[in-house]
Amino acid sequence: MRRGEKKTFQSTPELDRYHERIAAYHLAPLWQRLGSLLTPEPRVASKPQLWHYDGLRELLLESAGLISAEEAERRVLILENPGLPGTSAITETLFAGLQLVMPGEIAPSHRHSPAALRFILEGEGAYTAVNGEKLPMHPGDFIVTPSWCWHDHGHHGSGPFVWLDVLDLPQVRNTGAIFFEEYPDLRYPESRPPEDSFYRYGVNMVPVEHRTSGTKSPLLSYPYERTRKALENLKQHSPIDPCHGLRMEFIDPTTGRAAIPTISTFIQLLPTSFESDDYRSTDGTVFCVVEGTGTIKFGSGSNHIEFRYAPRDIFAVPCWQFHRFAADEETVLFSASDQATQTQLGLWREQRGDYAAI
Ligand code: 1HN
Repeated sequence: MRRGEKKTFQSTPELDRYHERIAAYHLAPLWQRLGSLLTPEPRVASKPQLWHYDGLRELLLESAGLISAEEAERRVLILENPGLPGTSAITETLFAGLQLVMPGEIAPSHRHSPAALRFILEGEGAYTAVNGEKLPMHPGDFIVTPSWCWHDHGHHGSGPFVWLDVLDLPQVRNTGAIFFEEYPDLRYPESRPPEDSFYRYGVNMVPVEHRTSGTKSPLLSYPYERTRKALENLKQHSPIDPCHGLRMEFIDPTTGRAAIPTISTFIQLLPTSFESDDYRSTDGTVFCVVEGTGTIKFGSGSNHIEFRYAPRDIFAVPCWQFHRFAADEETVLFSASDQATQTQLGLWREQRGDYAAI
């Protein structure tokens, strides 16, 4: 047998008996397992999937008549990848869900070791408070809740308020290091002025006494108003990347690293009529459409799947899955992935090119 050929073992009664005997000692033969442990390229269980906001919204609003935010702790519909049933995961490493808060409701204060982000989809008048700092929420805003920070949510406005939650929960769960604690009161005391973190860390300065923790971004909110202007400026002056259009990453301004140590977050603009080149990377990604309509296509030939997208739709792009965009209208996409983790571990890879040619 030559190197590189698939190894197959001639089962013999002796070998079968040996396998049975060692199983009693909690031992297993690597020679039977190696082929599925080490594949030439990534093989993941998660599948490409898109959730249309319209249908989702209706189902989410229905839950408000059945359970309160306080009773539920968090009134969230989990976006569970069809390839990962029962895992509460949208990709191998990320949790995603849609959260609803109704006027007057409070989602009680708690903290947990998984880090979270909010990407706001709909409504006016709600806030989230992180370690006693009240952060107003508006559609398109991206807000960070670092690991082990107290957080509660409230809503003083009218009408439903909805956002996308993304957590590194499956990643943290794999390590075992899950911790969760409820605050004794509904709300954690308001102990800082609103937008305190923005004025301390978001204006290209830091207080002189600041010492970076390296793992918790002190900047908590990235309002869409500024994000959108940044994209608009790029549009005037930057070349369009053939795979990403115009794409920027949200960072912790005190370190230059990802806004959440385990989750990379991005905003990107695809110009009207833009058709991207095929692209794949090893990070599993959750996309949320902010503006525009178009198509996301996965694979080719008999494995080809495509979804039409519209504002507030959410879709999952699995690890190492070729995909490309066709934007009918100018499109803005928010995305979150485990690229930050993979890059820190020296694992992250990407491939650009024509799927058909590979
Ligand atoms: C959580 O604490 C929130 O704080 C949202 O809003 C979603 C999903 C799983 C576990 C905890 C929140 C969550 C969550």
